Amino acid sequence: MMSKALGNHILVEFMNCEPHIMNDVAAIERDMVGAAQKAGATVINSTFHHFSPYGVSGVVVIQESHLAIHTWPEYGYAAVDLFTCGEMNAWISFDHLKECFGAKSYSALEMKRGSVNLLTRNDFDITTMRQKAAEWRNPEFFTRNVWFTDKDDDQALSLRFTGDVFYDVQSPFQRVRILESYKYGKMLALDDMVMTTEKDEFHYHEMISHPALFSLDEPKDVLVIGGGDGGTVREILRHTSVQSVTMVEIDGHVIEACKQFLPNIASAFNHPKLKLIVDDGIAFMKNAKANSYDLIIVDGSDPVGPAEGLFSVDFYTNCYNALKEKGVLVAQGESPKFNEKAFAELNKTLQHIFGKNNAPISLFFVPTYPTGMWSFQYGLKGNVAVSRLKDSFRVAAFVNQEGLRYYNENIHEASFATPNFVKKLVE
Ligand code: SPD
Repeated sequence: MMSKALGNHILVEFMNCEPHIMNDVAAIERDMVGAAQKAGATVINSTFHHFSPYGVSGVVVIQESHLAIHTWPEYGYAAVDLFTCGEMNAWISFDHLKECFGAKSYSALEMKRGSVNLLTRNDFDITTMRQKAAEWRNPEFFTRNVWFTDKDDDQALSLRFTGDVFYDVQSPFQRVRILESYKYGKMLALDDMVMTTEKDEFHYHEMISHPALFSLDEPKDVLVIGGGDGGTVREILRHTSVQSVTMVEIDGHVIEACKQFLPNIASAFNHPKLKLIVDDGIAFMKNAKANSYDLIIVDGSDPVGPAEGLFSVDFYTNCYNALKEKGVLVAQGESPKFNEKAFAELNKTLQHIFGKNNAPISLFFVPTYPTGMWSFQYGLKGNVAVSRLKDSFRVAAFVNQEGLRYYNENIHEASFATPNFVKKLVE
């Protein structure tokens, strides 16, 4: 006969589950909390992390103990612990999760925890504590901790988000999502990487555009490859000398998602000077007319998936040819602290095409990218100097008039100062 125990622990193997669900931190949090509530538990707190490129881990702390999960989407597998005490029937949670995850096979091992006949009760008095707990317990309210993590094997940046998902589409190129973070507002994520957030987007978009535009005398024709959220074209179009901006974005879903949910970033898509093309930027550059643009900006994502070709010699050679005799190329240059290899290789490519002394680096700070330290890398064609401003008064007046929040005349020059470890990386 089984002796009385303090807790009941069911160790569950869910197999052949829906891989997309196994990688969806918001859905798993909802299902785990639902599993607890359905079995009559009182939820105290939930903490869930998503790991890039894939996998979710999380715990729902309940008055009656906890439910925990770790998933491996690539195996369609979830390891689940249902630890309960009291009258709660954890098999109700089991049935709920089996259904939510679409588990085609499963096994479970049930064990009793804290066998009472092996324990000695002491005189620790918990009566008053129980009373207090009953006073603050509110089944309608619990703390949610759902975390989005942008990481490689050794470093990560995590943002806590509300769990609300405004847009989630698997496009032909990538998974496009708009989520809401507590600290930085709504954010665009592509394939589990943070692209931009409402509250720090200006760091990136002001720095990708204004330093280059102020280094050219009268920039007229600008080309943007990528930049589907619209922040880069919004900044370029502040410059009245600019007559035409062509933007080539491969993924129409990114544009749609940002128009709907990040309207302050995607605010310039109807500007009369903008020509928006939804197509492959790499193919566009192959056929671009020589000597056409004063400025080319490559506002791409990281060098995996659709943006991989944006880091190649062929692509930048085509950019070089499409620039006017005096022209500037600016490329999203990755981080010298997070992805040193991609950072250094891009600079090598630019030095090779534009010349050793014509590939300067501008560093700036983005709180929501891993390590925070990020770069734009330049290719200078003809006689252009970017690191020294010719007319800092003009810049100061522009900054003031436009109400810029990151870029100014001092930041311009300071951003081209290169720390020694970065110099070493690109030697
Ligand atoms: N890891 C983030 C790399 C930045 C990619 N581009 C962001 C797009 C903002 N317009």
